[in-house]
Parts: sequence; C-alpha cells; structure tokens
Amino acid sequence: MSAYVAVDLGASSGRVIVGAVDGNRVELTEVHRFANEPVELPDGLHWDVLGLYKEVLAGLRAAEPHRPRSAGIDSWAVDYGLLDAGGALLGLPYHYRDRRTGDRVDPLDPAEMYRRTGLAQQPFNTLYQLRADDPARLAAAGGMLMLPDLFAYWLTGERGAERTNASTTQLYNAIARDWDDKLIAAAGLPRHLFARLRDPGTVIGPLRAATGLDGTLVAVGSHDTASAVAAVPATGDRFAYISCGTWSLVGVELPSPVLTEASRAAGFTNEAGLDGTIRYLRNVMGLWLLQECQRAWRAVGLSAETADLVAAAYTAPPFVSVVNPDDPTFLPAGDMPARIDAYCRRTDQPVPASPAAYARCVFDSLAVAHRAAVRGAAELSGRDVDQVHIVGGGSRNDLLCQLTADACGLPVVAGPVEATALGNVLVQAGADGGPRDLASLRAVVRASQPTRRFEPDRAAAKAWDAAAARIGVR
Ligand code: LFR
Repeated sequence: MSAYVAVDLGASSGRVIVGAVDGNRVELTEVHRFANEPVELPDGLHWDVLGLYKEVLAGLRAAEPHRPRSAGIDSWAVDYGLLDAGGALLGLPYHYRDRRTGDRVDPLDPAEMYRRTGLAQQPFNTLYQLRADDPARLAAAGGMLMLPDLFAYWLTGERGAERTNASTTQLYNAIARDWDDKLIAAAGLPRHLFARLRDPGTVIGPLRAATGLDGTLVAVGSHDTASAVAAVPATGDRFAYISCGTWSLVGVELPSPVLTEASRAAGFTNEAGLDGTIRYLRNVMGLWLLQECQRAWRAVGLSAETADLVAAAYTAPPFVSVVNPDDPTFLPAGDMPARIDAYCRRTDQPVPASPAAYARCVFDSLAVAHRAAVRGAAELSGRDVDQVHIVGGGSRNDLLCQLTADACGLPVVAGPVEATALGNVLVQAGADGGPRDLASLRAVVRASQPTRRFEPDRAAAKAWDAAAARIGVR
C-alpha cells in the first residue's frame, strides 16, 4: 500500500486528501478542508494566496502520519501570479471573476487565434487577464506562474508550467503543444514570462527545508478539470463527461483538437488532458448559479442547505422558468436571485417565488445546457456518445443527474464525487511505478469507487425539446 497526497484547491474551498493505493484499488481520506474566500480590494477581486498557501502547508502536515510518497497540487485554471526577477510575488493574483477583463481585446484575428490555441475565447482567459494587467508590473516581471505552479514554486523553489493548466491560458498552441510564440508576441507579452512546460507525472522536487516538511512534489494534471476527467470511470470512448461543481465542464475526450469555425462559434474549447488527450468541452456556468443564490439567502438569514434545496426542488413544478446559464450576466459574483429575476422578466417568464422554485429553475436550466453541450460536443467532433458520466460535487445531486439523463435522452452514471482528488492521486501513483495510461487509471477508479446509474425518461423528450427552444439551444 502506498499513500499520496492530493491538494485540490477549488474556487470556494480547498481540500487535502490522502489516497491509499493498493494494487487495483484506491481509498481516499480527507485530512484537511478549508474555505477559500476571495478578497475585494480597491483594485479588484483577488485570491488570498498566502492564506491558501498556509492551508496547503497545514494540510501537508496533517497528511504526514500517512507517510505519503509524494504530493500533488491542482486548482481551477487561468489565474496566475507574476514574479519579479528575484522570484518575489508582484502584486496579489486576481480572481478570474474580477470584472476588469470585460471588454477583451484580441491581439490576432479571433478565427486565427482559435486555429492556433483551440481555446474558447472567454473573457477570463489568462491572455485577456495579462493584457488587462498593469503595464509597469508586466515590464518588471521576470516570470508568470499559474496558481498551482506558484504554490509548487513556494513549496520546492522549482519553477515550471504544468501542461494541462498552461493549455487554458489561450497562449498555448494546441497543435505544436507548446507556448505560442507568435501569439505571445502579438499580445505584446515578453516571452521570458513563460516557464518551461512540464508534463503531469514528472517529479518537481523535494519540499524546501523551510516548509518544515519532508516530501516530494509531483506535477499532476494541475488543472482540476484535467484531473477530474482522468478519473471518469468510463470504458471505451463513447462517453461524454460532466465535471459538475461551480462550473459544469461538459464534453468528450479526443486524440486531437477540433479547430473549426463551427466549433469556435459554439463556444467549445480544446484543453490538454492526461496521456496527450484533448478535453473537448464547453464551460457551462454550473452550480455557481445556485451557490450565489445560497450566498444571497444566507446573507439575509435564510437557511439554504443544498440537500434541503434539492429535496424541495423535486416537488417544485418543472419548466416554470428556464434561463440560459451561459448568459454573461451570471458570470460575476453578486445578487444572483435578482439577476435570475431580471432574466425571467426580460423573457416573459414567471419570477421564481421561493428558494425551491429558484433551485428548480437552476436545475432545469442546467440540464438543458448539459444536453446542448453533450450534443454539440458529439456533433462537432464526430464522436458517438451513448452514456454521460457526471463526476464532482454535482454527482451527489440526484435531481440534477436525473434531469440531465432525461434532457440528454441518455443514461447518466454519477460519481465519483472526488474525481479530481482521485485523478491527482493516481497520476502520482503512476509516476511512482504504477500504471500511467488513462485506461488503467480508470480501471482503478471503477474497481474502487461506487457509481449510480440514472435511466432517461424518454416520455419526457418533447418537454425537453420545448425547454431547449425557450433558451435558443438544441
Ligand atoms: C473548474 C475550472 C474550469 C475553468 C474554471 C476557471 O474548477 O478549472 O475548468 O474553466 O474553473 O478557471
């Protein structure tokens, strides 16, 4: 039996989880959990990176009794820290939901940028964030590190750019599988900012003595979604996945990117996966819609437990109001119930009258968006899909799983909840002499993690067609 530590930083909380790998089985034990609370300063919304770093250290310490062979870090994508020539952090990293990148400016023709990077042109991509960054700070910068790479640097003193996360910057060339020098130059960014790429499964180095910890850090799929997709318990390739949490990342796994105009127009992205695969997916706004409602309700003293809301939403009437989760008004933090109300008024639909009605509206709407993204991914890539896997926190939500099965007209397999930590741990086990290929990794997940299956109610197909038509998707 060998133990590995997964540090998994999410947009609202972080977890440190020990994975015990024994032959074909893996068992997880959570040793530390903490809140991740962004901070609003006069210049914008930031991550509390030092607070997070301290929690990472506390988590690694809590994992020590398990005698781990290594640790790995993953987090959300696109955000970064700038370092000066000596390696000191230049300013606090911004949160990708900060509003400063609202009117992004493209350095090259958007169609050409898509042919080069394959990235959906989202306002929060690293490219647009860097272009909105303070020119004086950029000029002073000796390097740029994505957040998991920044924590890795603080822990080990070693700098590098882990590939799956680098691929989310929109400065990485999907064909050459390297930083895109032409795009970096066109964006007016100094080439020396971009560190040497490293692949998941490479040893980064020992922890610095100053951390007070013993151990080795290994690069994993440091983009959380890459780790989650690696742990989808699928066999074969005829599956779609939904990594369902704050975001729903909905797509298929491909050997090579889809760089067509149709794909760009439909908002699909090509991100690097494990084993040289492409995660061809669409960002659907996800449970963020409900999480921000919950935050607003709690602020006025209402109880807003997710399990209660899901239970109440079961009995709330379906399809009363359907919103397009991808409407840009829903992206920033703020009063979500008010934004849902405004959307409903604008589209002549009833405004939800209770938390249960909002929850039902969010789940119906997400199921419609899941269906549109599953269909889009299959059609644009030519991949046949006969099953949908939901992993991550949202896989606990039975109602959302059932609605997604009904909307898609496909069986849904739900679980594991901690797919990201599993992917993180299993890549480390692979680097330590275990199986490295995705198929073997997924076999370990299947052998040790329970899943639940939701069959589609095919009689509901017409109602879902109508709901999709209401928000202009298929
Ligand atoms: C999910 C995720 C998505 C990415 C978004 C922003 O946690 O990593 O894949 O698009 O966060 O970074």
